[in-house]
Amino acid sequence: MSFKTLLFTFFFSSSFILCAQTLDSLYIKTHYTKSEHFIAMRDGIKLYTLVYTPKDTAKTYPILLNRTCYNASRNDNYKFRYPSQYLVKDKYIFVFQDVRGRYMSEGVFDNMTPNISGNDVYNTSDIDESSDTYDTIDYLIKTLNYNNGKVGMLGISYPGFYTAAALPDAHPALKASSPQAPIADFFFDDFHHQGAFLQSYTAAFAVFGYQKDTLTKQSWYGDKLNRFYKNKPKDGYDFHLKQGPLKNITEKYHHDNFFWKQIVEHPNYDEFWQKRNLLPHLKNINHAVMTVGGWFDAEDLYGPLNIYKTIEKTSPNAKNTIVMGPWEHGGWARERGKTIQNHIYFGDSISTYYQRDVERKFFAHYLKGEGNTKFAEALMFDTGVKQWETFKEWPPKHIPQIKLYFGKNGRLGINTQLNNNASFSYTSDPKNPVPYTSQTEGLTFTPRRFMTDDQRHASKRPDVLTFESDVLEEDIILAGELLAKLNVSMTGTDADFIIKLIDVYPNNHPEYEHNPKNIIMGGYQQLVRSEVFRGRFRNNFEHPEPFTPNKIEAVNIPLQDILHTFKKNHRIMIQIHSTWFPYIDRNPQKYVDNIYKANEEDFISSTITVYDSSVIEIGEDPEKILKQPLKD
Ligand code: PG9
Repeated sequence: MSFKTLLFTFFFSSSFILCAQTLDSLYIKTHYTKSEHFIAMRDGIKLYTLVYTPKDTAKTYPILLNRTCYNASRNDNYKFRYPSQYLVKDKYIFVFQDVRGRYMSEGVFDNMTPNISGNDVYNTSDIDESSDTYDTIDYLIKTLNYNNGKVGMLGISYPGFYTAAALPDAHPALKASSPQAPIADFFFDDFHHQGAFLQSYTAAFAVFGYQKDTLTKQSWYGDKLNRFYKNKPKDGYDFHLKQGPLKNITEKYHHDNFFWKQIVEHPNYDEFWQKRNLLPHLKNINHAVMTVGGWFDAEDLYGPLNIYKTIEKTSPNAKNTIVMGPWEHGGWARERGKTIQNHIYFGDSISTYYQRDVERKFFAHYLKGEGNTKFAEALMFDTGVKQWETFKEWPPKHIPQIKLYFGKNGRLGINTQLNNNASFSYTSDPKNPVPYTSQTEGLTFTPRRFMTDDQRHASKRPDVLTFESDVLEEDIILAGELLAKLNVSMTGTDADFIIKLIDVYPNNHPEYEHNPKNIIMGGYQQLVRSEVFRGRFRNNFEHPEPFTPNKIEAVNIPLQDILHTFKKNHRIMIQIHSTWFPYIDRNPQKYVDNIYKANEEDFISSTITVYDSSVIEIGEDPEKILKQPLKD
């Protein structure tokens, strides 16, 4: 893939979401007037802000604000990358702003600017995304003609973070916020999952790790991004394995990248990461918040689920709702007709339904007073029966918890322990890691296409524990949070644990027309949910601890929520292993203080044992089960 193609692919497929029905510039030029502003923040730094105002001046309009680190000027020339055509046709004042230190805005960029509680407009030193948004909104409602004094915000991915980061101490004119695939905490979203590093993100650091030295509408980091792609590697697994330890990547690719250096110098959840965690600041929110995410979002799944749950706990006055659909990262802003993830078809025009009947009505109601739409507390897509469900709470308390137990001969017990004192061992070799995809793929900018992938390549491996239930005699709904409570021992002194929940198709399942011929659906092992946990953090993310060889210890692994009906004649499968490459960096399995500085000789094979006292719990604790379902 050429560098230019790659860059286009990244921007097309990630936060620069191109709506398939992006309105042509003629429509926007005919109906909107463009203006550019440099808005002074309370510390004097000016942020570049691009504004499109409807030409029909017979009425006033709400403002829809999108703050981005990905170049507001991409919305120049009367072409909107986002929001949807439905909002553009409904007429809003659209505002796109470069955040501090990016592209045409002054100042210094910081990743996930730490929030500073409180909002003293005369304090010119305590600056964060909340204060920058407050100052921006104040300017907009006082300056823009034809605004109705109400402001909405929306954004996907990093712009989703900026939307959520505006919630603490929000400006009173902010009435409707939709953080979409928002980052909540870079130690659990994007770059790390529960302490493990996403090596497949390695190239992405080029976008976030260099300061620009002039105001510009062009990328200033393209040559650094190209360090990875100039030889057009066709096999990302092979490329990354050949890099050896992460320290080689520092020396070869990222020696001059300030964000990579921060990642390397802060391998544990220390104050550097803790102060960038947005969740503790999400409280006393009093307006409408609709958080949106994709069940198959490999980048930001932790964010939307935890932002919704945090607001639910801390802000009783917020009109707080969540939408989770069968989408990859940002997929709801793209309509490709058929929604297909990997090899699985989920339905037609699902993104159009969301844009036209959910997002459009949310902003029209709260910013224009239109419609009396009673929004579902939780609009969630069941990825097993492939239909939308509404809930009055999430996670749902009325769906019975399921407990899964490991048994001999690869058996999986459903709410039934199969034997006692059994144990299951595998030898994990970081020099021969388990691939995270069933197919060979080239270098990725970030991981995207594996969240419903076939797992048969893994279940054949001796370093993967695979447990499978009997054929289901009826549908079983698994809904809510997952927790893997493992009891383990090892011959090494550190290990990662990857847990996968898999839907196994019946052997007589027909092929899908939309799939290539080599994709056999009979016996397909569809990934439903997966997660990694770096074992050294089992007791504390800030203070990691080595394992004592051959000592049994508990490792509790949360996996992100699901809503999936396992249909009759299918089977439930669990896989457990300790490498997952190159999605996740390799754990040396010999404890070293900082894996980013480990040497080749630190990487050792280790025999890992899982005991049948382990259990995987899915859904709410029975004590919390309500008598009556709360579904709408
Ligand atoms: N998930 C997006 C991203 C962040 C950092 C690196 C690469 C991608 C985003 O939040 O924009």
